[in-house]
Parts: sequence; structure tokens; C-alpha cells
Amino acid sequence: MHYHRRKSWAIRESLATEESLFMNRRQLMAGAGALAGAGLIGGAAQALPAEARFSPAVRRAGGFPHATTPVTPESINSTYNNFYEFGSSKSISREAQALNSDPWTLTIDGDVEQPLTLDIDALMNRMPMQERVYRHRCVEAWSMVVPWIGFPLKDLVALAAPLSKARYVRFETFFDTDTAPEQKASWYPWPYSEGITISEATNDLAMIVVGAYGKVLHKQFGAPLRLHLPWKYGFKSIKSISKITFTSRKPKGFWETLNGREYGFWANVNPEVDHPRWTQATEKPLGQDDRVPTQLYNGYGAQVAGMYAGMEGDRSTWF
Ligand SMILES: Nc1nc2c(c(=O)[nH]1)N[C@H]1C(S)=C(S)[C@@H](COP(=O)(O)O)O[C@H]1N2
Ligand SMILES: [Mo]
Repeated sequence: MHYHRRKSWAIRESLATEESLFMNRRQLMAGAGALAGAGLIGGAAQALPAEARFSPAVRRAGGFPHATTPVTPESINSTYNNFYEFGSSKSISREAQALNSDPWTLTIDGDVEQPLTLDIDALMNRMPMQERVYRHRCVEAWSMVVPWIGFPLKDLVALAAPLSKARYVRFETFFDTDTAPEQKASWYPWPYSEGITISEATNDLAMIVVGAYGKVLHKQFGAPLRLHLPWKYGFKSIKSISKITFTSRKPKGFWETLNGREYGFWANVNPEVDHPRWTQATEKPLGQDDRVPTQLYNGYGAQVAGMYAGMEGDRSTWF
């Protein structure tokens, strides 16, 4: 039957080039000029059997989620970041270039059938690549709209084959004080970590990001793979993930460990619940002059509110 139901968060047109969907990471990097010497390309670069991984159905499902606000210009986005491993200001894009993102391995352990360590290129070759435009709302009340490239987190969960006792997924960033000297600062609970429930991890919207703006992920965006949870405050969307652990115990993330009164486990966006030190009612989109109203679940309530039925009255759901 030639009738396809689009996901409610998908819109018609793709803003990025078609080719980007068919490129593997090394080709994307080459396209982005990240690999200076042509000698580095080839050899290790696998030819992608594109049809296998980018079926029309997958690409439709991965169409751009509905964003009523325009995509944030890449030039603004790639120079205004939170990546504390490289400094606590927003201007860490130069420092972040020290990150060694290739080669990269991802370890999956904890309550799983079989712990795994995967080369990220091999992992990407097994995952259905998609492009999605997502709004991102930082707890600090700025926001952006990014055309991400990546794959559904639920596909990675399926690959990991968690045991039934696993109720949470914990994510951990790399730890390397040589490339990220800020990780020597002992008052922070390095390495950065975050956690979500299995049901959140298998929600359609939860995405592992490996690219943006039609290119491999800039280092300052959290190369080579990061999380994006568009309905939660940005600190949940952990960058440069090196380990994923399935566990029966509720993980305590970097910010919750630092200040659990201001940054909690759920961190679902809600304009009506203020941060102790500022309002969450409005936000400043990067690259725009005027503030705009913040939306409940950052505008993704139709897809995610069901996971929190009955919890709405609990303040901890919202910070
Ligand atoms: N490892 C790591 N992940 C992180 C952070 C960080 O400091 N370190 N900052 C978080 C915060 S607060 C936000 S708002 C987003 C910022 O993502 P961006 O720089 O791509 O906009 O990354 C999140 N993930
Ligand atoms: Mo943030």
C-alpha cells in the first residue's frame, strides 16, 4: 500500500543534502574538510551498502521533526557551546578541537546479555541513519534548533540486549586530562555522566547523534556520538559518550551530583516551574533578538507526556 503515515514530529522537506544520508562518518569528515590529507581516506573507510541501512521507510521516519522556529545558523551554534571538559565559558570551540574523536570505541556493559565494546564506525554501519531537526532547550534559558544526523537510541538499546532487571541507562563521557585539562578540576564529578529510564531510552524521540548540518559532528558538539533528548533540559544530552551502562539503580548525573537542588534526574522542560535562580517561562533562541515562550516538554508533549502520567504534580519531574 503506497500510503505512509508520517510521524507527527516529521515535516516534509529535508534541509540537508540527500548525499549526507548516504555517507559514512569518514566520508562525512572528508566532506567537512576534517581530514586534511586525502591519504587518510580510503583504506579504513568502508563502502556503505546504502540500501541496507537507509531504506526509504527509514528515511521517511527520519525526516525532519516539526520545528516552527528556523534552524539556528551553524556558525552561531558551533561557537556557543556547553562542554565543561574544555572550559566553563561558551567559547570552547577551539579548545574542543583537542578531542581525539577518531578512532573511538563505545563500551556497553552492566545488566546486558553480553558486555560489548564497539568501534564507532562499525556501530554506525549497523544503525539506521536519520536526520531530524530538534529544538534544544538549555536549563540556562537559551535554545537552538539543530538538524541532527543520527539513529534512534532504541535501536542501540535493542543491540545491547538489556536484561529484564535493567531499569535505567547510564551514559558516561570520556575521561582524558591530556586533551581535556578541565577534567583536572577536582570540584567536578568527572567524567560527565547522565541517566534516563529504559522507557525514556526506547521512546521514539531519543536520538544518538553522530552528525549535524549534513556533516560529521563538530568536536564542540560532542563528537563522535552524543545523546539528544529534545524534551529535556540540555544537560541531559550528554556529549562524547564512551560508555553506556544498563543498571537497576537510578543513576545520579554530573549536574545532579554537583547541585541536586537545581538539577535533577528528570529535567523535563516546563515553563511553569522556575529554576531556583531564574524563570523558565521564556528562552532566548541563539541568533534571534527576542525571547520566546518556552513550551511544555519543549513542544514534544504529544510524544513523551504519556511516560510521566501521574507525575506532573511532583516538582522533581521538572528540574
Ligand atoms: N560531556 C558533556 N556533555 C554535555 C555538557 C558538558 O558540559 N559535557 N553540557 C550539556 C549542556 S548543559 C548542554 S546545554 C548541551 C550543549 O550542547 P551544544 O554545545 O551542542 O549546544 O550539552 C550537554 N552535554
Ligand atoms: Mo545546558
